[in-house]
Amino acid sequence: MERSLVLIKPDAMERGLAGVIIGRLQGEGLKLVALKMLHMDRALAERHYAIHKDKPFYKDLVDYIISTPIVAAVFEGRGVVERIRELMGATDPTRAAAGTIRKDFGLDVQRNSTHASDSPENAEKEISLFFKENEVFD
Ligand code: IDP
Ligand code: MG
Repeated sequence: MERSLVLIKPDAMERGLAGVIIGRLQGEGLKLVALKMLHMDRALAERHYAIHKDKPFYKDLVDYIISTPIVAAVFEGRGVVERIRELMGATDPTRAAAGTIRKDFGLDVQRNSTHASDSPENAEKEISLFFKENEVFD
């Protein structure tokens, strides 16, 4: 079954929004199958964002994502990757559609409150960085 990794990023953690955002996804009928709070170390952040290592914003992004503990979650269901991307909205909150999580909570293009996997293949790779298989309940 298709799965997606969601991270509640430091800007949302600092404003106490983890429960609100996870609740929104659950309220859309999405099935939560894994959940934990952790403080990513630099090595994990660099692996998670390896695809962006040549981008000008990479170092700042890694520094940001390790700046506070975060919440990591896995949702499961048919089409869940695309559905969560829709619910989150565009990367830049100022460009995100009305009613999306990033529009409602994001502060700027870096501090945009959430991460969500962009394909089922990347989701599986990302999930394996954060969860052991026996920590995912489906
Ligand atoms: P996504 O999170 O919507 O998939 P990506 O392009 O994969 O967006 O970028 C990963 C993360 O890097 C974004 O969520 C955001 O936090 C940060 N980011 C992306 N583009 C920029 C930028 O132009 N400036 C600063 N940070 C950026
Ligand atoms: Mg991405």
